[in-house]
Amino acid sequence: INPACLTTVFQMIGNAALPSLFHGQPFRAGQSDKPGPGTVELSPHNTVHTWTGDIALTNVENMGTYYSAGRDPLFYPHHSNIDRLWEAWREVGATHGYRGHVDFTDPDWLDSSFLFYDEESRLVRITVGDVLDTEKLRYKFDGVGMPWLDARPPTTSNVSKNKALLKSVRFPLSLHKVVTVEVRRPQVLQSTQEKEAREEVLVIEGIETDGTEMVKFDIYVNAMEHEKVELSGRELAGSYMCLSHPRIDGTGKGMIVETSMRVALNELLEDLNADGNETVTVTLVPRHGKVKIRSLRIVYMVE
Ligand SMILES: [Cu+2]
Repeated sequence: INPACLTTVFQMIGNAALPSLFHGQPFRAGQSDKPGPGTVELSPHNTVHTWTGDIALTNVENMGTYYSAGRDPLFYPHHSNIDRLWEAWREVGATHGYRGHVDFTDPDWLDSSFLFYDEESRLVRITVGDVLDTEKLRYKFDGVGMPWLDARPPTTSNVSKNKALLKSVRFPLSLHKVVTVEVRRPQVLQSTQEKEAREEVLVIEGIETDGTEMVKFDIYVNAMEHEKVELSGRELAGSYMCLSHPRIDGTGKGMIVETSMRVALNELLEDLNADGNETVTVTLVPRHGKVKIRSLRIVYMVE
């Protein structure tokens, strides 16, 4: 298996033992309209959109921006695959007992509705709850196996910690160059029982971008010399990626959007042999676009 594929699978499934880490944080009336995407949306959904768009075009059309993505026939296999990966995540969760995994009971989510045109051009309203069971939708995915399930991307940096590399970092931070930050763990979760009960999560708060611009940055954990770390290494904990969202009023003016991102740490720290450390070393690597970050902190999540 290609290590880069493994890393993507880990970001999406291995790093998402809680439903909200996979699907994203809940939308609630009166709260943030961008509470924070989950792994399935960031990588692979957003990354594949951008990868298959034309970077030479202003908005990375067709696939790299929402208004035009549906013009590319690739849109349909991509989205079918995203649906399939969701089913794979559910299956892994059911067999590996992800916490809070199986029961979707939140009415805010189940009763959320969307309008579509059916095959007779009639406007129909369907809810999330209507489409959760693929058998009701009259299709089933072929079992293609999960050869990646127990594999691990290799650890690529065995660089000893060099504190001198840690320059003092001020937040809020304009991420225009590589930045390494040491984040204190409020608690050191080391025992199996502690880890089964809670997921330690790195929260990247107040991610501020220009919504008209494509933005990507990568998050590495315990990779002190980032340039020596391969993209496919286990230290790559996740990627933030948002598609360009051009303004339709043609003013070309920026539109500031603010969101957050979460990276699960339990399994990652274990694989990096760092679950006994008091801090986590986080390296943020800007890849595209301008981004500001308000703060980094570690929390413990149960659902
Ligand atoms: Cu899409």
